[in-house]
Amino acid sequence: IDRKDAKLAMAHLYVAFTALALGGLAGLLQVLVRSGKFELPANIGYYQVLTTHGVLLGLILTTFFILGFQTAAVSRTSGTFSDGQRLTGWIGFWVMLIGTAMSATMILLNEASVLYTFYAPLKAHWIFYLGLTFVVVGSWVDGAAQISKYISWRKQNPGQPGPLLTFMAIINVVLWIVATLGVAAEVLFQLLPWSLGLVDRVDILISRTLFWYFGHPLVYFWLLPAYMCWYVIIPKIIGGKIFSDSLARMSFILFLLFSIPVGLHHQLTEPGIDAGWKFLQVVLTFMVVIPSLMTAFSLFATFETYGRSQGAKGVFGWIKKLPWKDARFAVPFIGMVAFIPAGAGGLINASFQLNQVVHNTIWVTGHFHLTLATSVVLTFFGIAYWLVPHLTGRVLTPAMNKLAIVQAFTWAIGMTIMSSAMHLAGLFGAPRRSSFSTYGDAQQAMDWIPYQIAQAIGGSILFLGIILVLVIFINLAFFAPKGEEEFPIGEVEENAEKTPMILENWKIWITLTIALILIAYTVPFMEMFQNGPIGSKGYRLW
Ligand code: HAS
Repeated sequence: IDRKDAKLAMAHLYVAFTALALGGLAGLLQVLVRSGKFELPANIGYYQVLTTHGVLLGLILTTFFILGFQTAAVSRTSGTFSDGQRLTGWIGFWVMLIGTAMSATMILLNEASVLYTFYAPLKAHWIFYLGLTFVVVGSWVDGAAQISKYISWRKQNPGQPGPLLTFMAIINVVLWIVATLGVAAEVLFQLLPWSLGLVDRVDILISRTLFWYFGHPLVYFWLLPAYMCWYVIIPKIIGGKIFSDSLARMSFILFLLFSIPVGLHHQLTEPGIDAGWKFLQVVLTFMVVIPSLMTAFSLFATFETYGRSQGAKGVFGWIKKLPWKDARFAVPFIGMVAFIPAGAGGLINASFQLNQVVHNTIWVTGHFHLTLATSVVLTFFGIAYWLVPHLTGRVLTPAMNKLAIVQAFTWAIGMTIMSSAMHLAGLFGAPRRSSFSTYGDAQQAMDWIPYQIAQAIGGSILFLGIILVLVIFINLAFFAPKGEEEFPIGEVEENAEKTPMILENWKIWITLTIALILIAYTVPFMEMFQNGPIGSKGYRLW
């Protein structure tokens, strides 16, 4: 892509990988503390470290990586940004960076140990909330640059569907904008006035509900760039074709429709919300599983079609034909495999009654270390291994390619140990978000200890994986030999059907998105306003 666009994309990646280094260190401290064998120095709090870990990895690494990758993807597939579009991107980037610095400073000063979910009743310094507002507003501006490029492409190419990768990036930006409206409302109308002392109290139920209105689509905002790689980039790397352009677009549209009206599945144990509305959102949650199943189908089809074209025989013969020694394929592939148990865990979480067993246990932490911290993050690493040299005018050398595969295996081993231990301990009732305690030497708590030690072992191996990825990143950004690394983009199978233009009819999809949100949330919010705000039914916490 154009050098100037490359610089913009790269700026995002520098921040993302710095967040990985610091957030990863905080993660190592977490698992060590929970093993019971290590204590933090007296002036550092457990929740301070946990907040650093969650905010830096869950919010900062992801948002910067995604917007940087999408900038590059839109520029690659729809053409170089105009000066105005690029300037918009830079403004968004700087606003996000200033916001990050503000929030991070408050966390380091122990003025914002409110976890990455930061809803009430935990209260932070107002600078923390203002910083987050900057991050969100900056991300809108950054996303607007991508939307503007897409609009100019469509003007120049009337009647044609936008390039697949650009279309996917724009779906993700729209999903992000609609989702962040919830958290923006929470911060502007509740958390900021409350932390500034302008109001004495805020309604916790509303705060949590607004957060989860945002918090669930947030996880699909993380997932969709990984799916962009799986649908569009992987087929090219293996030498095959995209199974179906229309199926890929449809699955992204289904994410836009169904990822937002499902936030209540994080609140299934929350008092104050009628069970009927929770049930509706559980049903909608199972709808949002469909595009992931479509993705699994499409990936298997891509791999099998390619394998057979290379003469593969038998049911699984195609597996042998895949390019296992190419890190650009092998690293995201490990992420795909992890997504099978990760997704199954999600289905368990979403099953109304089963949620009672796992909610607020460390099972949930195990779930998102498989989904986000393995499937998504390993795919992001797999992308970085060709994207960084592409952007910096260097190449991924065979030595770095090998190291990248070692890195991914280190990650997979560490995560298998850590996440399995988390899932199991969770089933035995071990709580999430709590420091080490034997709860007065209660037998149940003593039974968790071996799993906590396993978590520390897995987490330490993972930290080694972080060091390796940072070594590779620095090499690819500054030291790898100069040259040209490909930005791989797959082509669609010759016999695929033409993409119907209705898939690009934003009026229909955005209207349906809004309608589903209104159906799922209007009455629950009305009831919250009617019943509240001062605990009239006795269940409202302050
Ligand atoms: Fe989740 C909690 C339900 C997906 C992240 N989730 C969380 C939290 C996070 C998170 C961060 O219903 C904790 C929030 C907190 O701090 O409290 N989740 C789901 C469901 C899905 C799901 C139904 N989650 C994700 C993804 C995440 C993520 C993706 C991040 C990226 N989750 C929940 C629920 C909770 C929850 C409840 C609340 C729990 C509680 O009580 O607090 C689904 O989207 C999953 C669908 C996925 C599949 C898998 C498809 C498989 C594919 C791979 C194919 C592989 C191939 C290669 C082709 C159905 C696409 C294989 C080749 C071979 C040769 C084998």
